[in-house]
Amino acid sequence: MSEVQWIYAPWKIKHKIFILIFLPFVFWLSWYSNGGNSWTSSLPFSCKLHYDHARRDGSYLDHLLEIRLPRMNYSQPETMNLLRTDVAVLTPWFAPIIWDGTFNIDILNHQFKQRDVRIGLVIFAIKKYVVFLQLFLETAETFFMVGYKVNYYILTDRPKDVPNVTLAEGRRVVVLKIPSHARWQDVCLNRMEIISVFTKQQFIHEVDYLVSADIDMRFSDHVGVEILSDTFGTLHPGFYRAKRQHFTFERRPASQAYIAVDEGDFYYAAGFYGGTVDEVYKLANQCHNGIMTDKANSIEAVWHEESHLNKYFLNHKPTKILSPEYLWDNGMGVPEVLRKRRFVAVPKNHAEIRN
Ligand code: UD2
Repeated sequence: MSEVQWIYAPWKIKHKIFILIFLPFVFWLSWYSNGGNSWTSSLPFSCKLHYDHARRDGSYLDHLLEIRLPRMNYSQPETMNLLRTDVAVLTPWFAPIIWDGTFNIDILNHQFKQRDVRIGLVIFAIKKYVVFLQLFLETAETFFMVGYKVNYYILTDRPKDVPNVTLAEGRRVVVLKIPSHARWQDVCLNRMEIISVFTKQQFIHEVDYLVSADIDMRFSDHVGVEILSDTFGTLHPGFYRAKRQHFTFERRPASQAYIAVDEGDFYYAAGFYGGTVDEVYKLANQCHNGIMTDKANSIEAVWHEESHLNKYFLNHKPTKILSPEYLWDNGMGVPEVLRKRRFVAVPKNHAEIRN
C-alpha cells in the first residue's frame, strides 16, 4: 500500500471519489448549461430544461448572461397620482402611450442593459434622398439609443453617396444596395417587401429589435429603449387629436388596406414604427402581401404602405404606442402637450426631391 493511499484511507477515499467524479460533473453541468462556450454561467439547472430547445442556436443564451449592475436609487412609483393628466397614457388593450413624464429612463436602461439588446435602424435613401443621410446619422448618434449596439441598415441605390459619419463603439453602418423605382410611390410601397426579405436573410441574425424610420428626419431629443416592445407604432402628428372618421385610412373596400369609417383606433405614421425582429417580419410580410394583392387588382392604397400598416395595426394591436413626440413636424407649431420633440421632419420641396 502506497503512502498516498494510506493518507486518503478510509474516509478520504470518499473524498477522492467526490473530487474525481462529482466535481468534474458539476463543472461539466455548468459549462453545458451555458451553451458550452464559457465558464461564467449563472443559470440554474432548471433553466437548462426550459431553454434546451432554444439553445440549439447558441446565440439565444447570450441574452441571458448576467450583467452585474449597480444598486439603483430613484423615487418610489406612484399608485394614487397620475403621471400625466393632460394626455392618455394607456390604450384599452393595455399598451402604454409614451409621452415625456411617463417613464424613468434609468429604470428602463437598468432593465434593457441586462439583456444587452441590439437594435437595427432601417432607413431607405433612394435617389435624391441620400442628401438626408448625413444629418440623420449625425443626430442619431447624439440621441438614438445612446449606449446601445446599433446597426444602421441603409438601403440605397447609391452606396457611393453614403457619408462617412463617426460612430460610437458598438455601432455600425451597413450599406445594402437595392434597385431604384421610377415612381416615388413605388419606393414607399416597396419598403415592406425589402424589409421582409432582408429580415429573413440578415437582420434576424444580427439584431433583436428593428426600427423603421423615414430618412427626411432628424433626431432632436432622446429616443431610447422606452420605445422597444413586441411592436410599436407612432401617432401621426396630423391626426393624434382627430376623430376616426377623419383619419386618412384607405376607404375603398376593394383594397386590402380598407378600414370602415366606424373602425380604427389611431392613425399611425409609417415614418417610425418597429418591434422585435420576428414581429417586424410578420408585419412587413403581411403588408407586402396586401400590397401585391392590391396590385393584382389594379388598386393602390391612398397612402401607400402607410395605409397597409394602419390596417395591420387595426388587427394586430401594437404593444406600445409612441406619442407624436417621436414624429413631429415643426410646420404644425408646438402644442402644449408636446413637451419634447424627439424626431422631427426636415423641410423638403416634395416635387424637387422626388424627381
Ligand atoms: C409619408 C409617410 C411615409 C410614407 C409616405 C407614403 C410619415 C411621416 N411619412 O411621407 O412613411 O408612408 O407618406 O406615401 O408618416 N424615399 C426615398 N426616395 C424617394 C422617395 C421616398 O428614399 O424617392 C424613402 C425615404 O426614406 C422617405 C420615405 O421613403 O423618408 C417616405 O417618403 P416621403 O418622406 O417622401 O413621403 P412622405 O413625406 O409623404
